[in-house]
Amino acid sequence: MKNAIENIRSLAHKALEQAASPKEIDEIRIRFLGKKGEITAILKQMGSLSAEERPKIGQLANEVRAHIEKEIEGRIATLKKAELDRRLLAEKIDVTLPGSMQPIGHQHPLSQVLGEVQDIFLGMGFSVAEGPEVETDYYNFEALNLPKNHPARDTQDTFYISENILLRTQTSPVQIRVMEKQQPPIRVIAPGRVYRSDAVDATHSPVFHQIEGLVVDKGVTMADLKGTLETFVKQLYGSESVVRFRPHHFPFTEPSAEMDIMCFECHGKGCSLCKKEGWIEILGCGMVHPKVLQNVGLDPEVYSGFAFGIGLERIVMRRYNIKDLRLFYENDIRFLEQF
Ligand code: 2NL
Repeated sequence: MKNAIENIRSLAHKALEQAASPKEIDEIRIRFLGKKGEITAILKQMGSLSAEERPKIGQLANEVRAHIEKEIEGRIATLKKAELDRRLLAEKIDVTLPGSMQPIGHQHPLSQVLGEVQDIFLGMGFSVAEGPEVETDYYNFEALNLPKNHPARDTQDTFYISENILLRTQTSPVQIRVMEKQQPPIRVIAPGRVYRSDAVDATHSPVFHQIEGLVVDKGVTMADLKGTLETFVKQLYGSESVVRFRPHHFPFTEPSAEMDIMCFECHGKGCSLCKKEGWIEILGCGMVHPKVLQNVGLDPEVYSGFAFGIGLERIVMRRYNIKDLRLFYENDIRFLEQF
């Protein structure tokens, strides 16, 4: 019987050595120590032993039981540790690895340059005015000295919504509204979307952006216009910029002019950038027509003013040498991410 007990000890030891999971260990516990297990079976046979042998065998059986229990505990601890080590290895993270950058958006090139233009005029004491994109014939044309049947109306390819309602073709109506509400001195710029019924190509779009400006006060002259616009160009394009004013005609200004900047590629000699002109047109401008002042209730004998209009797309195209205006509206990320 003693041999049988020792045999159980060594069988249990071997079995535990090979056990690879808590489930297998539990099966071993049941097999050796359970109610129907091998130790219990031995103890049940104790009755056949002599009174002398019984305590010795009983003691040995208890000892082996305790030994197996201890070995089971040890084996469980070993398995737990191995599992923990495996997990720590598998779940290891290298906190020194560089993170993956999340792409962040930025302002559209039109908005960036508009921001620069606004900052320049804010710095000269202008404020920014906004107004409706759906306008009346009066604010878009009539008030600006473009009565019905005026030939210049045709050149504007207007989108009409009804006989008297239209999409504004310029942001001038914003300034008419400012002059109606506010007494001089007035210094505003009016940036915004404008609409013309043009076919789309590399230089035309039915929707584009204009920045108009208006100054009205007593004693405003053409010299103020030239100084203000030259200061603007030198801040936008650099202090070496050279400008010139050419006579022009707009119905809402008198006299009217267009301002050119000397080509920064060829310095006036003529090259492909300026189409052999030596000069690049930047904006249209002029002294506010007396009739426009009258239309908003200002006496042209007391007040005078100047106004100008800049095409935003054109100056952004020039700045970045963009050849096709459609790129601004297609929102192709490969184009936009370059700015
Ligand atoms: C251009 C240049 C211009 C104006 C816009 C204006 C506004 C008022 C009164 C007088 Cl309220 N003028 N705006 C003046 C000159 C030029 O735009 O190329 N336009 C098509």
